[in-house]
Amino acid sequence: MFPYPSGTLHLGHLRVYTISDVLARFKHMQGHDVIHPMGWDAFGLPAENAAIERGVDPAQWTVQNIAKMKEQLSAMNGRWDWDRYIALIDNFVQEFMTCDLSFYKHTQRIFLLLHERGLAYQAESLVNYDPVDQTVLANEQVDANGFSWRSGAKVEKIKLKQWFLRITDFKEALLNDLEILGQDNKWPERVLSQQQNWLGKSQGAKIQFQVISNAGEASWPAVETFTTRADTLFGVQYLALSLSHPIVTRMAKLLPELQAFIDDAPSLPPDSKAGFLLPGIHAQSPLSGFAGPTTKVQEPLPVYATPYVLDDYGSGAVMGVPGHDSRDHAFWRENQGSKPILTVVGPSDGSPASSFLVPGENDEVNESKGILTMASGPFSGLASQDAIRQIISALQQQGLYAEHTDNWRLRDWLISRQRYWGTPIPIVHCESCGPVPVPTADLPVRLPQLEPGQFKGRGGNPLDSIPDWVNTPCPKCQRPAKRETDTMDTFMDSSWYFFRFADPHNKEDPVSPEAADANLPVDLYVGGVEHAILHLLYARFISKFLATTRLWPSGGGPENRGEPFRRLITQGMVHGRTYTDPATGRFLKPEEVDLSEPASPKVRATGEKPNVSFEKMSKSKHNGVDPGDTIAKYGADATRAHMLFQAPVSEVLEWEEDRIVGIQRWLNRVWRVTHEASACKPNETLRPAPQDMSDTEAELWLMTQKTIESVTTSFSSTYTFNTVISDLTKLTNALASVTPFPRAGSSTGRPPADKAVNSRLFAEATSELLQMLAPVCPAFAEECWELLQASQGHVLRGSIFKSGFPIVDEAAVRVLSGRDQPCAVQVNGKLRFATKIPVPAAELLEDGAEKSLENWVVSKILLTEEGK
Ligand code: ANZ
Ligand code: ZN
Repeated sequence: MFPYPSGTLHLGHLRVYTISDVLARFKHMQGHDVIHPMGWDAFGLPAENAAIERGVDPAQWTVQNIAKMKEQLSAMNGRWDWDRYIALIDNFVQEFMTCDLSFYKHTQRIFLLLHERGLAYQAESLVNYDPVDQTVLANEQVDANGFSWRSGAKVEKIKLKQWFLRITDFKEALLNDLEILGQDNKWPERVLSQQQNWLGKSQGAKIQFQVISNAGEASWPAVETFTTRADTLFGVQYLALSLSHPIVTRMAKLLPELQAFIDDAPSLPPDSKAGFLLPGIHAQSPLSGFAGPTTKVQEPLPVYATPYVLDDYGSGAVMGVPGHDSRDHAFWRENQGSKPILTVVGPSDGSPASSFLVPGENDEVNESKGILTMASGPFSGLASQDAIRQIISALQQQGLYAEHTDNWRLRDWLISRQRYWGTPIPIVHCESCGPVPVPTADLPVRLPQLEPGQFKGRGGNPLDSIPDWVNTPCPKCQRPAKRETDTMDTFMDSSWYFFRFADPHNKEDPVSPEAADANLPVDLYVGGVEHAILHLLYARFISKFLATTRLWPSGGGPENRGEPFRRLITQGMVHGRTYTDPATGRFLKPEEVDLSEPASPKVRATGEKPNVSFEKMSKSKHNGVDPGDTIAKYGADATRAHMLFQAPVSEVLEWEEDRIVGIQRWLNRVWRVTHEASACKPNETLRPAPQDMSDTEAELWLMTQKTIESVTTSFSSTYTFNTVISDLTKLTNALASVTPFPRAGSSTGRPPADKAVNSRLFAEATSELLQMLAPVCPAFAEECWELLQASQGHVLRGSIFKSGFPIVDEAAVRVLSGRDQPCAVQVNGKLRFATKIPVPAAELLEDGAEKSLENWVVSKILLTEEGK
């Protein structure tokens, strides 16, 4: 995931790009043709706010930030494809950035493709409005408690005419194809389930209730409810309508108290169960006809207006079943006190008795499906699932309105933003022709350049007041018309940028069909889990859409179905060491903590021990770490290795810089081992054949092969980079514990037998260690490689990155693992002795082998016990 050019690279960036760089280098060494691109998600509010607050040009602000961050990035020894990153436009060297004309021209092109298909439309609806940033937001950009993801402001609902993309047309594919992504854990489970919940397919039914005036005169429309539990229909005790339901709206005109209740609702807590009993009307259960001696169909049903019923879900009306839905239960208790609550579904194994919930006795809601109780008339004794079907068809037979239906949580994607710094929506509004798309030949619709004074305080769209830009002839009838002044949500830019890397200099199209077919989907995508339902959902939608156009004919093949990212790694956050004053709870600045004795920090002012925790880095907690400082102090390679070693990729990484000394020590050891190897005289020796290896040699060679195997698995499928580091450390230690022989210029005699290894074997194992290290510590490994070439020049040539990635010496592994294996024997957790086991490991699993091994071990124990 490409970064937003905020101006500073943080440790989170360092973590993502370390992961992707390591993998890109690994795949490259394996001989793959790797595209590892970089670019900038460069439109967005911070640039515009900088313009307002500091009077700088957003474009200039962005370009400056990019220059800074690019410098910081290059310090981390990343290998990016610069030619896909830099485009030469109008003779200027230009970064790959979404705010560039040559990029947003194509974002507009894609918008028009959507528009052509009727997938981009303008509609008036209740939308999320961020009063701080003064712009509307998509549903995905409002958190569960109703706050803006960006400004943190409480989001308001207002009615506006806005541009939407019909993502709901793709809902089935977006849901079904999660299965493709779930195969072999290609995408993290967590992301898949978040997307599934967000799409929110819910199978249920629409059921109508008649609403009747108590006095009998006024007529009211029937109320349609959506329910997933038609089996609880006999337990309905009230009807609840959303605050914008037509009946509520109609009544509010006559009832000031109701209007006041509606007006006050936004200030209620999010889980409020406040209700307003609508006077003078009641609802009738569609089941009246089925009522028998044991049923307790409640009548008349009170009708409420309440904010807990959502305006935009189902039909904005709920059949209230306090016995089987906890929200309805809470609502009933708040509005009807201790009045009895009917239960109509019992446990699957129980008898079909009905009962009432009584506060203080058995007021527990049973939300599970089960067997319908006696209270359900002719449906008593049926299992919930069957009851749902039978109740719906019985209602239909009675000529009542009831229908199975699916409901989705997903709404169309609202992409208009009332802001300047985004891709202009390429539409012209004409009084006679309506909204007219700007012809492709006239693209891009350029953002006008503004003087600092034209950015008018936070909020408001400065484009509205640039007549030269707004006024333009209608592309269809040439009469005076006006440009659309809304710009696109920046998530639109990032929903397709990865296509552009396949064909960055294409002037005509966003991407050529050939380039898209050859390069997409992206094989591996790395980024933060916070985009699980934002960027990752939008990107899936736009990719699936492009797969229906001529731009991506194959859609990545029939098994891919237009999915953009074959594999996804979501890295965890980096948390910083945080000090708080134990007395006041205040976050302490670095200079307020005495770290002269690292093991026992002190609050300078009081001499007390501060509380230490690890938290998300932020300015207010004074726990930020500048990756530049760490790199300057320890070098990029050690920083990278430290980053990978401290935590598994998907988990939170607690950044403890002190621990980097462990990595430094290890790299020093690698350096010494390389020196040893380079002092060898391998020209004069051959690596012994496996059967001729001494025990020490066999152990070292086998370990080298096992390390190649596990490191290759970690890099190519499990992404367990922390174990890569520990595996390589172990191999380094093994190399450091033996002595190569013969050596150049060495007059000392042969080392002891349990230390000596053939120097050619030693040098080869070392070169393989370096190759495995190269993706993680590229500069250091290259340097070691050069040193090793001094003596190994005849076999090692050129850059380590051109030398290939080591492959397991299968033949040797077969022979060597057939030899007696060193083995520690524990009995009941106590180490008894170490010995050698003659049985090859793989054959242990064959029938009887285990038994015979056991016998062998037991006899050996008895022997040693006796021997004592
Ligand atoms: C009666 C009932 C009885 C319900 C019961 C549930 C359990 P999901 O699964 O999320 O789709 N509902 C319907 N429309 C609503 C709205 N606009 N605002 C708030 N709640 C609404 O949820 C479906 C259930 O949510 C529906 O099934 C309805 O309550 C409620 F024992 O109907 B149920
Ligand atoms: Zn016109």
